[in-house]
Amino acid sequence: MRGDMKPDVCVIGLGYIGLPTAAVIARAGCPVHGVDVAQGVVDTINRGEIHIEEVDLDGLVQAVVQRGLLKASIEVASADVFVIAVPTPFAKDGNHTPDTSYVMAVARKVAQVLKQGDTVILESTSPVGTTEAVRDAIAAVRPDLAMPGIAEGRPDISIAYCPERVLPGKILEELTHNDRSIGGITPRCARKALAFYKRFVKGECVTTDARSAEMTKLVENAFRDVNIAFANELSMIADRQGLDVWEVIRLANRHPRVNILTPGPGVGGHCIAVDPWFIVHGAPEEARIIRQARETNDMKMHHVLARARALAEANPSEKIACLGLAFKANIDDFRESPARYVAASLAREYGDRVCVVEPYAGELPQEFAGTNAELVDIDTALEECGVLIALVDHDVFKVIPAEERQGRIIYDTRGIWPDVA
Ligand code: SAJ
Repeated sequence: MRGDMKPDVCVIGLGYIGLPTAAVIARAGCPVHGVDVAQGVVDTINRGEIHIEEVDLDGLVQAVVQRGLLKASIEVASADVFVIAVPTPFAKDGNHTPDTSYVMAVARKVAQVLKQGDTVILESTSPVGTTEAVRDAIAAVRPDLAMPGIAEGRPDISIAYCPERVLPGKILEELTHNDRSIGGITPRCARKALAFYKRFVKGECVTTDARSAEMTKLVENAFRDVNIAFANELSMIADRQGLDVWEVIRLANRHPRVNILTPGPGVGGHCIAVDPWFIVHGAPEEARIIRQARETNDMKMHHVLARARALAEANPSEKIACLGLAFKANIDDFRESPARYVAASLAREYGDRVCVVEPYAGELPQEFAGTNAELVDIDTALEECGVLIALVDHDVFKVIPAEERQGRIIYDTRGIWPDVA
């Protein structure tokens, strides 16, 4: 393939990152073959529809599928550039060990169709050393190809690590405008990957080595986790000392070099609550603050549940409204959500005394089954419930005026109502 020609691209893993990435690459005019293990996902995309919620993604996928630029299947196909965006969950050993087996399985599949001049890019959040392991997995299947960082002279293929850093709810915008770190197994690999990203990224693309890029991604999320843990720890200290944490943070943040984040019911989602453990796993002796931050943020969830329970016990004749299930504001993603954990725990204990308000849910998730808790709208909750527990900072909750909350016992875990201490 000459440098000025649009490469054929194979994107493997069509989830929250892979599908928007595939669509954005296709929008730039590159033919994209998307791959997913789920036949239902493949069929949905080939109809021009989507299986995840993300702002403006439906229109974009429909457009690129209609133009014939994106098609999906369950098989990896020959291409010039391969983008791997499959999950890297924890292993089931209970020790937060990263499980890179999906990435390695994909590497072996890609190896079978690789040809001279191809580029393989790993985007999945991965422990340090995974890109080199991908290279080794490919080398084992294809001893005929000269591998970067091993072979003398010019290698046959390029391999790089390029993490995404997009925020759910703003994925399409951030995929295009965020800066990217591109880590090559060798500088030449980085240059090849850079040329590819330049086709659809408007942000700056900075090249480095693969291990540094892997660590950079983990560090970004660990940095945020540590900062949120600081805020959550403050909130628990404030509870013990009878202080208003929101007032303390508001005042401290007037210092020109202080910027404390917002306490909440814990940290959810599949990135910030997961990635710091990959650092801890790689350097358990050294990664002490990072480990402690994870534990503090998890502890906050149990602290919130204990306080909510105390309110329920102290007010036995009142119904309890849990406001929100999502892992953060204004999205419909309930995975790894502390709000959902707290609400479901209360539902199991207090049954039909619990009302859940979640404008982004059509029904209560599975773990509420058999609890007699009810999904209600916000007006019903305000009419029926004497205890209000704000678990998610959805805009629709923030705008509830003080008069409508008057007379209720309120636990505001997110600081959405400035008039409540
Ligand atoms: N949270 C707080 N207090 C805060 C900020 C967040 O309690 O002040 C909570 C949220 O409610 C949520 C969790 O933290 O439960 C994570 O939310 P988030 O908005 O901080 O991050 P994510 O998980 O949606 O996306 C993060 C982003 N990483 C950083 O900001 C460093 C995003 O840029 C990454 O691309 C994404 O992880 C990812 O895919 O890794």
